Amino acid sequence: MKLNAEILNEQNRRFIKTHEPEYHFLADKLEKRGVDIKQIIEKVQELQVAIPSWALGAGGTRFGRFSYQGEPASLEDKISDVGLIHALTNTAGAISLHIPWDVPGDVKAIKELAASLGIEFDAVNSNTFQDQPNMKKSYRFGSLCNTDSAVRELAIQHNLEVIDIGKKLGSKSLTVWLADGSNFPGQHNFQEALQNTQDSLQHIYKSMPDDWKLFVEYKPYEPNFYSTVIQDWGTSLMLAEACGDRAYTLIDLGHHLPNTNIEQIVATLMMKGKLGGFHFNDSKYGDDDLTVGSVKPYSLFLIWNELVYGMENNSNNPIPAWMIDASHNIKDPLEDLLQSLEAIQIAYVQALLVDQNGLREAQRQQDVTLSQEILQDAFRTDVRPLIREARLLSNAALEPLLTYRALNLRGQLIKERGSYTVASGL
Ligand code: LRH
Ligand code: MN
Ligand code: MN
Repeated sequence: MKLNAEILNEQNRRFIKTHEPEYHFLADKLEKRGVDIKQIIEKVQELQVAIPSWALGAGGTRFGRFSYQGEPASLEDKISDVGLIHALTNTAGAISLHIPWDVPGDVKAIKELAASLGIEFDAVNSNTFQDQPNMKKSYRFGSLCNTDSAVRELAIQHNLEVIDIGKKLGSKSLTVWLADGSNFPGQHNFQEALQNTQDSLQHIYKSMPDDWKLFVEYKPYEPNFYSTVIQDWGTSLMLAEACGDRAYTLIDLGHHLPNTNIEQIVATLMMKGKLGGFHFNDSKYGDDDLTVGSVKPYSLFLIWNELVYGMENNSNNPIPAWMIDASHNIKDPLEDLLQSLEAIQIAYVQALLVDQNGLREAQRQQDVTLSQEILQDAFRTDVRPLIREARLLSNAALEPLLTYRALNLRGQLIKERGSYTVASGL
């Protein structure tokens, strides 16, 4: 199923009368303050966030999974779902694949389908946290860190296969997230596990094409509950530095212990030019993978504030590869993603509105109150009319969620795919 400009225009006509005065009111107000509205709208139009293939079906927990009707059953279905979200928002122009959940059959056909929907292939993700059928050895006690060199070799070879698949599709980066760790004190020799991981990653890094990047993702716990080899940004940075210039740290918002100051981690990594990838989600307790901005929108804004500062001041840092890493088993996955995309855009635009010169001056004057006021003034601005205008100018939907519902897109997917298809992967 495909959306076209005609269908979207017709939907937009329903909202335009409300949108126009709201947009002009906000634009006038901001312009009086010296904000360059045109530039902000262009930045919103440019921001593209990859959708992970595993977020398109209903997620699950170790206690069960409630499938959602009309879920994608194949990679083609997943790409066409991303196409729908992209047509509605003009913000989801990429998909991130997890191998072997998404091994493409007919590469040419897959590439053509993606291109026809304006979708690019973002980072490919390797999976050494699950055993695959017919494996000679098991990842039960770890993959790249394993004390058994034959297991390490198996995991390295898997990563090289993932790179090969990515090359065929046009991806330019590999994300490595390892579940490797231990469940009980004494199980691991920490130093040996870290050394093995470093050696294995260096091998993978050396096998990547020259124009590829390696993203090393960290996570403090889960599925292992005593120690994780790449537990934090410091360990990830150390490993990235040991690999080389094109190896970077990847931040996943859910991969921190409660109350960690993530915005400070962003600033530190960007200062060093080492923030390469970024996974958005939200959480209350752990790696909850909740809809972006659903629990801690102010934190999200503060994080974006550092990202914007870094993008403007750290030319040594590449623009991070943005991805949503949220999945939920209660909501319609596509509605969930539309909400996440909007939350990302809102926090981004709010961060763009921060009066950077005023803030620097307040900081120099040690004016703590004014510094806080400047940040909160930006955060408390309702920027949604600006985002709607950016979508309108991109021929996308003024109101993606309402349009999705009005067109009964889920109903159409159910008609096409049946009631109880089951997505592969998590
Ligand atoms: C690990 C993680 C990682 C991916 C995804 C499936 O928790 O965030 O980025 O492998 O989940
Ligand atoms: Mn992640
Ligand atoms: Mn995660």
